[in-house]
Amino acid sequence: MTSDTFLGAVNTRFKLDPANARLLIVGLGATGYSAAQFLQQTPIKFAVIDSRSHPPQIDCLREQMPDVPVFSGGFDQSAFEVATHLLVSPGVSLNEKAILKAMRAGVTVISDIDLFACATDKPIIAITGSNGKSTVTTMLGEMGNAAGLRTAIGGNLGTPALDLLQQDADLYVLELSSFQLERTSALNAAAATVLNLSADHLDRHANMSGYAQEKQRIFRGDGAMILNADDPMVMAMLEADRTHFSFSVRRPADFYLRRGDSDCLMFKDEVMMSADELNLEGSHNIANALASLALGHAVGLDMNAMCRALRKFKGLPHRMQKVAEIRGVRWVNDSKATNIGACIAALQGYERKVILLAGGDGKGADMAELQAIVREKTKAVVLMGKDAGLIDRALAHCVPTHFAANMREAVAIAARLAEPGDSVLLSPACASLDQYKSYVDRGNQFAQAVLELS
Ligand code: UMA
Ligand code: ADP
Repeated sequence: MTSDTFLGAVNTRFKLDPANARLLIVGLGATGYSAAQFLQQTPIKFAVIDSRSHPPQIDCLREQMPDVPVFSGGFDQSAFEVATHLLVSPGVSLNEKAILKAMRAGVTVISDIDLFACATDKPIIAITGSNGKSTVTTMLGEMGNAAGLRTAIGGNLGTPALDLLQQDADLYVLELSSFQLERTSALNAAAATVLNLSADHLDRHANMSGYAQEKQRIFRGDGAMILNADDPMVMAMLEADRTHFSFSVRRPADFYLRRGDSDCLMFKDEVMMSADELNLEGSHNIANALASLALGHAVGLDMNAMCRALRKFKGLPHRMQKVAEIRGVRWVNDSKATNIGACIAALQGYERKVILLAGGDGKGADMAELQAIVREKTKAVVLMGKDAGLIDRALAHCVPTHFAANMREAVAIAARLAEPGDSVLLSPACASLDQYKSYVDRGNQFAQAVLELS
């Protein structure tokens, strides 16, 4: 796409005309820096602001773009007053005083995803949901490549969307968080999905319906809608006059799991592949495979190529990853389960009794939602982190609970409780940042402590 086409698109969609626009990038993390690098190649004038005194990318920005004004250590109102447009990073709440004031004064808020959508005419597949986004995004990347398209994947997954443009791909697959979506209006994806909805990030969204509304923004435009027939809140988003495909692991749908002697992934009446051919744990991963097939089909990917990619897909680390089998006990790392929905999905997959390791920052979710599944599937719960007490109050009358100060202690307690035939599952239902650098750090510490047992 030419620079003129891009400038025409941002002018039409956001009245962003380089002759008089002043754009302020709010946040200088991965998103803010990618936006600065992209805008540097256009005639649009911009500055950058970050509330942190030394934001992550400030040194790179100063070195590579010495002329770009940078404000750090707070949201100085005067920087907002000269702006006509704000590009707000996902980690910054739109309820920040300076942002609210600017919005009231008529300043337009956009996202890096908006700029990305204006900068490419290639198809975009967009994926959101409370759980499974990274898995489905990665599956689709492999499916696209297997079908012979140069396919670039990113967004919330890690690589900021604007950085993907350097790959000059034929197909872009974006994982999008509710924070990215709430400030995006120009996406118009060729195919989009909300995989599922369960409580998450209620510390930043007013309530569940506010969270669902942000997710629904992924369908803005006229592309194909891919909907989870097993999730009523998602099905309620259906716009019947649009191209749409449903997927289900419970009932016949456009893409569904047919149960029988051998379970099969179906597209209408046609068998796509046997469920046994997937190298993944849990029925939630079958749902992810069906959603991926539906999304790929909606943009015209070849079914055989997609099934080939699925057969090879081994899953992502820290999601239902087997760490070891020691003296008959199976140890599984699901550290990426940072909300209740993921923890419930993990436990649902078990036939045998589980010792669950949970806790961390519950982000305002109601831990009582875990009661039924914990009663059914676990024999004990080992709790740690900021909200351990809160979870204990929700679960203590269902199952014996234990407290651990750190991961090593949690693993030691679980090892004492576990008998041959049991599983020990780290699926915390909480974010990790109160005790660990990230969910990766938490999962690695778990694996390390488990391996030390043997
Ligand atoms: N921050 C400030 N002041 C600022 C700007 C940011 O304190 O002025 C803080 C934020 O509160 C946050 C951190 O800095 O704690 C990072 O914020 P950011 O907006 O600069 O984040 P980026 O580095 O741009 O990374 C973002 C996504 N991060 C968030 O949404 C918090 C990354 O998703 C994403 O990979 C990246 O853009 C590229 O698209 C990460 C994430 O944790 C993986 N996402 C959340 C999740 O998956 O649950 C939503
Ligand atoms: P996200 O990017 O949405 O966080 P991931 O693919 O990284 O999703 O998986 C996050 C957690 O959710 C993991 O614990 C994983 O086992 C679980 N999970 C994956 N897919 C689903 C699904 N479809 N439904 C519920 N939980 C899921």
